[in-house]
Amino acid sequence: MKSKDKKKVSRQGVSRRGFLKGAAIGAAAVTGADLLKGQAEAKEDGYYPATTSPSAEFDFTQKSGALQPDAIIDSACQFCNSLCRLKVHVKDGRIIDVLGEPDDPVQSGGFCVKGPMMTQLVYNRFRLKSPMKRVSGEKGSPDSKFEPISWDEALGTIATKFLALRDAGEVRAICASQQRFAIANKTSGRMPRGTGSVIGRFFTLLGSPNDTDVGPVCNDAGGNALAWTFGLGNFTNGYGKDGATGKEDLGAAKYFLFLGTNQAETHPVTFAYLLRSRAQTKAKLIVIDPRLTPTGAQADEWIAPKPHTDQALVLAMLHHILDKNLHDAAFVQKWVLGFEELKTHLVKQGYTPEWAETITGVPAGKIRQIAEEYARTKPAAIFCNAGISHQLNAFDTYRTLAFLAAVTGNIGVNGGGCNFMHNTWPGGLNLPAIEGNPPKKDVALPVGPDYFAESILTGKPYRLKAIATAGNPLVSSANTRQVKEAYRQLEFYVYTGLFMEESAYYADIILPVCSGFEMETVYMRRDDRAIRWQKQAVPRVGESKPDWEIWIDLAHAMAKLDKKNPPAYWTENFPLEWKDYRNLWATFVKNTPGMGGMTQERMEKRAEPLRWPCPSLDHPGVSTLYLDHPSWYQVVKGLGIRNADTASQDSDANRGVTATSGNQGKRFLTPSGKVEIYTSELEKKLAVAGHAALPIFYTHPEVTGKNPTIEYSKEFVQNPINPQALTQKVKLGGISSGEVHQEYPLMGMIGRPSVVHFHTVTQWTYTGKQMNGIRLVQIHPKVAQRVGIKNGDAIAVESPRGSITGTAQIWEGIREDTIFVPHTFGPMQKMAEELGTPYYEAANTLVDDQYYDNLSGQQAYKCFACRVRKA
Ligand SMILES: Nc1nc2c(c(=O)[nH]1)N[C@H]1C(S)=C(S)[C@@H](COP(=O)(O)OP(=O)(O)OC[C@H]3O[C@@H](n4cnc5c(=O)[nH]c(N)nc54)[C@H](O)[C@@H]3O)O[C@H]1N2
Ligand SMILES: Nc1nc2c(c(=O)[nH]1)N[C@H]1C(S)=C(S)[C@@H](COP(=O)(O)OP(=O)(O)OC[C@H]3O[C@@H](n4cnc5c(=O)[nH]c(N)nc54)[C@H](O)[C@@H]3O)O[C@H]1N2
Ligand code: SF4
Ligand SMILES: [Mo]
Repeated sequence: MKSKDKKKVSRQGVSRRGFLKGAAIGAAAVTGADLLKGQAEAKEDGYYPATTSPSAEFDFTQKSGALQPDAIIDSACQFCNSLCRLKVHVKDGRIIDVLGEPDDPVQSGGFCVKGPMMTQLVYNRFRLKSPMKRVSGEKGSPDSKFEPISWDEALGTIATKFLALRDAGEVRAICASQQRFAIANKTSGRMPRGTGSVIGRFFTLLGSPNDTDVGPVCNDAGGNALAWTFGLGNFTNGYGKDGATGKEDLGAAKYFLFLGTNQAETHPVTFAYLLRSRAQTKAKLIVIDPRLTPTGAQADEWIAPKPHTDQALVLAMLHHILDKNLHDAAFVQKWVLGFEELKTHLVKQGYTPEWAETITGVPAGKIRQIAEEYARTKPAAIFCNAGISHQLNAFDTYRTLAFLAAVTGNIGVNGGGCNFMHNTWPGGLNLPAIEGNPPKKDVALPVGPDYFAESILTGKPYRLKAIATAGNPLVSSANTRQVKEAYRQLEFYVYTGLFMEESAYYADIILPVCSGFEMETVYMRRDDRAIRWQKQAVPRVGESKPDWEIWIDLAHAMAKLDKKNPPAYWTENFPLEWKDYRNLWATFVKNTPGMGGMTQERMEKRAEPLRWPCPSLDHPGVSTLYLDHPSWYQVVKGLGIRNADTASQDSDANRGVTATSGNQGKRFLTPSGKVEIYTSELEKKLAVAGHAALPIFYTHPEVTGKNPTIEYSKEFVQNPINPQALTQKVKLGGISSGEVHQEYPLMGMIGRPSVVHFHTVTQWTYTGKQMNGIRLVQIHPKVAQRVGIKNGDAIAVESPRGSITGTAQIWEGIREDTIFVPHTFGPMQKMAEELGTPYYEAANTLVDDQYYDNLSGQQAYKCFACRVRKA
């Protein structure tokens, strides 16, 4: 080991644990001063993060003839929602460097370790370069053989299969009295904006309702709760200045309450912006997470509840705030419906801080303290992400959090809000009305790709026969063993992606897509509804195509083969000029409410991204939603009323924003124009699926102890918040038996491995595998001691579903009853060969798929019963 590497290891091993001394888990006792000490040590021992050059003051690349670019092209990063602009330096048609955008005040020239990895998606010997078809081998087998085919053959094969299923009645087969639908599509967050709308249109013409986006496994629940409480399903505030008031928005927060978000590793550049602002404002940062992360390391206080119990914590905060009359009475009176009902509910259910202590393990005094601070320190901003979304009770937890902001008047103000991440925009990019008479779509399977496996294996409520995906369901969907079996049995599978990922081995047809630098498009979006235009920097690799183009070409292949419709049915609904993304974008701008100012020409010129809603070319884009300001009332006139569909975020599966004139004069875009905590209408609608307007606490049955939990009935009902889909009705409140913990005493959480990896994509980059090629499972020292595990030991993690391997990382900063398992590692990630790192089974082998949020479709990835042993 080189001496520099040694120092790096010693910093992480010693300094980190050094600053953790005295941390009382569950009681939050890590102070900022301790943490800053940890950081200072990092510099002293000579270790620098990969993105900071030790010789930054003397940048010799500037004077090198060889390194002078021919052109600098404004593209963007395709990874996280910090949405960095990347200035791609090109020489002789090849990328020689990538830098950040200094003129964007939020980005401030920054980017993270992943920015330069964009180049490694372009220059990568593992890239898929042409369409392929299966020629031999069992589905899923690593020995599967594929051979290159032309695009014409690939798309012709898909069109033939889809039409055969449709015409055999499989798309609209009659089963009992309902139409059943056998063809499905699942998109990923990893797609150019608008692809979902193009695919949605394709599925409408086909007559199948089963095109689902990544939202239900990502963060839809947050958007759903926002839509049902305030009217729009979007992150409420903005980074940087609010154009309407000229004031800082989130940068002006005086109090940050973070739950289940590790932004330092998952949104590094926007988090850095918040930290820069906080250095000025001295805002307090509270991080609620069962383990200490680099985000928690920046906090004034880190609070570690038992996983999957945040709802109890927040109910108790509300109880205390209302009990002590710390709410904003004037705001409540004017803008909130159901305040008294909420108060009565909390008291009747006994949701006191003492009660919450027994559930969460967080002392009642600590809950009171943060409740009081949050209510008194204004403006206060809540941020949440996957740590909340990936809970069984995600919708109800998010609603409870929205109530917290509502009763304290922290909604519709600069620096406040419910910043439920990944509920950004565009959520629905509209295309013009369809020409012709497509078949009626009817109701879809329960929302989310996790249900696909159930459908294939059980035929309930009906069986899928053909699926196309973007993303990697064999790694990202719950209960991998079952997903494998399902995709093995699936009749026809089309995989689209950059690499031969795990899922590709199950495919009949494989289609290669472009990476971000190879296309002119709008790709990622910042959490605060902001997007940017990106230019193509280099030619497409091989024969790869961007997704929107693939689906337009497929529609034209259908036109040639469809015996039931004239060719125009497909061709006129998919004009070829849309293959040029600039034309497709102009169509979205024309047809989508609140988007009139978001033209390509305008965005291209801006160093900063542009936020939706932005109705006209002279509009700066809305930063704070629901601001009581003439600018907001002006904007909402043209926006849709609450529409659960607008909550969809990571993709845009044909769920348009509706235009209506009904919002005139409204501040909140709910039916009443007010914040809706309780209304009899809400109560009635949610009751259909077994929920209530005023949520009760319940959690996953694999949470330790005996807790209120959930039972699913066999009865399928229309999902009230996702009306396009069916759902199982639930009964809430039965007490869990706790039996599973006799054999599996611990709880496991799954999340991002580090700042280095972005889902499974970066596992195919050299830097990704080199910096973080080992799956490090965080285990508390006491647990490790109990089972005889030392730091660096090879271990197995076992759950009732199966087991996976990893390397033990002894971590004081995690609850004693909980371990953390990083996902995104997979068994087919060939880049491991270059580095000699191991192949791993998907972490989701451990996760149950039966327990999900029947409203949002969110899967409970963040809690499973488990045990660890030395491998
Ligand atoms: N580097 C990187 N960045 C990413 C991504 C990536 O793959 N890699 N993915 C992007 C995407 S699609 C998403 S959705 C976001 C996700 O971003 P995050 O939500 O920040 O990421 P996670 O690691 O999934 O979960 C966040 C934290 O939730 C904690 N947690 C687990 N269970 C609970 C719980 O019950 N309560 C609370 N309060 N906390 C809990 C975990 O310990 C973890 O630290 O990141 C985006 N950015
Ligand atoms: N246990 C557990 N499971 C989780 C999570 C968790 O925290 N814990 N997180 C969940 C979350 S938040 C999310 S968002 C999902 C992510 O789930 P997915 O979206 O299924 O997974 P990714 O790994 O992002 O998908 C990467 C694939 O997309 C391909 N790809 C990259 N760019 C493009 C493109 O432009 N077009 C197309 N067609 N393909 C492209 C790559 O080749 C690769 O095959 O995973 C979920 N699963
Ligand atoms: S991963 Fe996120 S923070 Fe890192 S460069 Fe890309 S957009 Fe910026
Ligand atoms: Mo996600």
